[in-house]
Amino acid sequence: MSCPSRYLVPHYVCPSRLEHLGEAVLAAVAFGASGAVPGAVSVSIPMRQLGSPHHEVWMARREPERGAHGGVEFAHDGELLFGTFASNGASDIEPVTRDAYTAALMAARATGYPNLLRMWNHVGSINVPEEGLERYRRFCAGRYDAFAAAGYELGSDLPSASAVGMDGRGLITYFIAARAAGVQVENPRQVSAYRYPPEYGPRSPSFSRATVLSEDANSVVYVAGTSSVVGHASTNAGDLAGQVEETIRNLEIVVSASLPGATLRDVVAVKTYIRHGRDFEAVARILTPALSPSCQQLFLEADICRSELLVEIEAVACRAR
Ligand code: 3EB
Repeated sequence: MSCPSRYLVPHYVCPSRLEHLGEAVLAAVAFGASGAVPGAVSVSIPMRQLGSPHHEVWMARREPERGAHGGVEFAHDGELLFGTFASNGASDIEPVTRDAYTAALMAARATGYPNLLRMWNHVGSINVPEEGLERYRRFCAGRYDAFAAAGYELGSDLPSASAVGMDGRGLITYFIAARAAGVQVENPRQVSAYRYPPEYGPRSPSFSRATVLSEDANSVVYVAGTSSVVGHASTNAGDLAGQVEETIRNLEIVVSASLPGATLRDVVAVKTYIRHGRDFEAVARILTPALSPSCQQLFLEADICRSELLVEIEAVACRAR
């Protein structure tokens, strides 16, 4: 299934094609490599890619305008804003996250793209404790406080997100925001993350399961990082195939709840985070046949925010309205 809008979806581009895109680029994300595109915002994340290497590229509908605001670097094209911030990990993850999110929310409002759609979070050493609490949980606390201070209800007004590990102790976040408001969607077989009970940390994770953006003729859904979670509990502990299958069920339910009539065949881009690189082939063998042959895929080795989770999968799907 091809997507009617080239500008609202990520393009997973092989390194040799990066210099020959032939049109304006909003931003390029490189994983474990450098991948700067002249004129575009560039993000480089220290992590290992599995399978054939790709950069994540966001196209611009015209020559983008660029700027910076409180440590957030951004580019926008009249409809979409791409922003990013990075910390090298010199101080605590909680205040670093709070300050970075505050700057991101302010930058999005100040530039006229107040509707955050989707955030990608890479937290260095995500499962390691710091000051008596796992760094992921401290990241959640900082994120929660920033959304609260910015006046969010911390419910169905939150963007969808992914949160995984990377090398080192820094934080790299990138996000997209729009002039138009998105519509948040939850997964009926999962407790909303923003209502997770305190056993997963003092502050619930501030994200929605999906955000839908509609244009004139079509809709795009940004599905959050999705795992083998039912209710609020992890399932299939120690069972890789079981976790992949449960995750695919969750993705399918969120896609069809987001876009009427949509199925996994309408998914145009899938990014899979795998805790142990050795599991790459086993995961791909189950996942790839569930997707359309034209679906773009990118695989990364990354720690997932709950230590029993072996895989987290995110998706973008499109559908004519
Ligand atoms: C889960 O369902 C798995 O904290 O931003 C997935 C996507 C997960 C995003 C986040 C966490 C986040 O709870 C973990």
